[in-house]
Parts: sequence; structure tokens; C-alpha cells
Amino acid sequence: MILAFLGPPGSGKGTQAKLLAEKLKVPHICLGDMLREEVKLGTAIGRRAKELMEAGRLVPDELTIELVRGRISREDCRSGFIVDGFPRSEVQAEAFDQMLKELNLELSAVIYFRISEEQALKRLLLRAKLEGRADDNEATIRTRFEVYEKQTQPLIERYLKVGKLIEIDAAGTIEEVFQNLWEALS
Ligand code: B4P
Repeated sequence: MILAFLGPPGSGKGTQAKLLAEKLKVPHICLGDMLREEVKLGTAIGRRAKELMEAGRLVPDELTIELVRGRISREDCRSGFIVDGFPRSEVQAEAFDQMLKELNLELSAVIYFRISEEQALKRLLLRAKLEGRADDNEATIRTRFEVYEKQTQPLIERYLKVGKLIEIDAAGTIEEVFQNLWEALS
């Protein structure tokens, strides 16, 4: 099964992708984590991504496309994977279609995590307290929501049109949302 997780910051897509990937025993490809790792290692990609991430903006499409292409070409992705936080723009969605085609793979579904901005904001501010992530402060979170609305939200329509979108209510507890996700998939 090949799944892409889509939703605003704080919708819990990363949290749920991790749980589902463990249950299905498939790789969990988290773009945010991959980029943070590049920043930590100080690679060329990381150096280009750092400031943009800290400002809550998307990093350039070509960087994320390169990362995803490299990762899903590996052998462990042949029988399925979950990609979380990609695609996040029309350009990325086009590139994703293209790379799946080249690898002879088919997208099973895109899971859209629906949640209100206020609830997502609360979760992210709590994470700021617990983990101190550089982009989890109120001003940056507001920018991340704006970027999401402009660049990522239009993808909902794109996947709806091709019959690949599954929408789930992401407002409950982690366990409740996982239950919604599991039921939607089965
Ligand atoms: P991400 O790391 O993907 O950040 P995010 O959208 O905020 O989602 P995240 O996965 O962290 O949060 P989640 O909702 O699971 O991206 C960070 C940055 O990287 C982006 O701003 C951008 O700069 C860059 N980037 C990433 N992908 C890119 C791409 N494709 N193109 C360009 N740039 C890209 O969880 C949030 C919090 O809520 C957690 O603390 C969690 O514990 C908690 N939570 C989850 N579910 C909950 C629940 N049900 N109840 C209560 N709390 C819950």
C-alpha cells in the first residue's frame, strides 16, 4: 500500500504515519524529519533548508523531490510506504506522479487529516514547550498555516478529482484518530 498523508501543521499526520507504518511494517518517510536531519548534519540541502524551515516556509521543491525520489527508489519501498508531508505543492504532486510512474508503482490513497486551526495551534504550542522545535512558536505557526492554505490545500481537490482522497476527522485523541484512520482504510 502506498499512502501519502496530507493536512495542516499539527493535524497529527506525522504521529499517525508513524503508528500506521509500524502496524503495516512499511517504511515511514517523513519529509520534515529528513530535512531536519539534513540541517543537523549541515549538508548542502540542510544549509538551504534551515532558514526557510525556521521561518515556516516551504523549502524549494527540487530539494524535497530529490529526497523523496532517492528514498522511494530503495528496495524496501517496493511493497509499500507511507510518505508524510509530501507532496506539499502542485509541483511536488506532479513530480510524485512522475516518479511513481517511472518506478512502476501506484498511489493507493491520499489521507487528508481535517482539523481546525485553533486546535492544531494548541498542539503545536504544547510541542514547543515539550520539545522546543525551532518552528513551533506562534508567529511561525501562523505562517505555516498560511503557506499550507495557499500551497498545499489545493492538492485536496486534485486527489479528490482522481478518486484518491480519503478524508478523516483528526480532532480526537491519538487513539481515536488512529481508529478513524484504520476504519477508513479498511
Ligand atoms: P513537518 O515536520 O512535516 O511539520 P508539520 O507539518 O508541523 O507536521 P508534524 O508532522 O510535525 O506534526 P503533527 O501534525 O504530526 O514540516 C516542518 C517543515 O519542514 C515545514 O514547515 C517546511 O518548512 C519543511 N517541509 C516539510 N515537508 C516539506 C515539503 N514537502 N516541501 C517543502 N518543505 C517541506 O503533530 C503535531 C503535534 O501534535 C505533535 O506534538 C503531536 O504529538 C501532537 N499530536 C498529534 N496528534 C495528536 C492528537 N490526536 N491529540 C493531541 N496531540 C496530538
